[in-house]
Amino acid sequence: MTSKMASCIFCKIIKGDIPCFKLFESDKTLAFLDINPLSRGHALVIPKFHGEKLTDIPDEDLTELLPVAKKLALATGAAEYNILQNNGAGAHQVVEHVHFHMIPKPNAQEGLGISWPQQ
Ligand code: DGP
Repeated sequence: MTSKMASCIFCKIIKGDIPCFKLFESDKTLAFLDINPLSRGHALVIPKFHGEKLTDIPDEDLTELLPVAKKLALATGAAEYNILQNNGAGAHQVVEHVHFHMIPKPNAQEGLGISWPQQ
């Protein structure tokens, strides 16, 4: 483990050292609710492989990220949503572990059996 991984907040979430509201997990991918949501259901989808930017992640560790973001967008029932991914501080990346945001537009997030916590 590198020192960057040891101090990475999302690696700690993957290990279970920091709690999260988990939405999806596989051997390569984790999705959970954002701690500082822009709307109800704002989720983060991350590769378990630690890398700061999209270009640091092997292709095989990227394959599930958009399908999972799509699954979560469908699960919210939101007709409108943003999926975005920041790379580098100048591009508004704060957490230095690749993550896709899935941000539903408000008012349509009760779909498909996910019981979203109040945020
Ligand atoms: P970005 O600016 O793209 O790096 O967004 C980082 C997001 O990560 C931000 O919306 C808040 C979220 N976040 C930071 N720390 C935690 C945490 O400990 N738990 C959860 N669930 N989300 C976090």
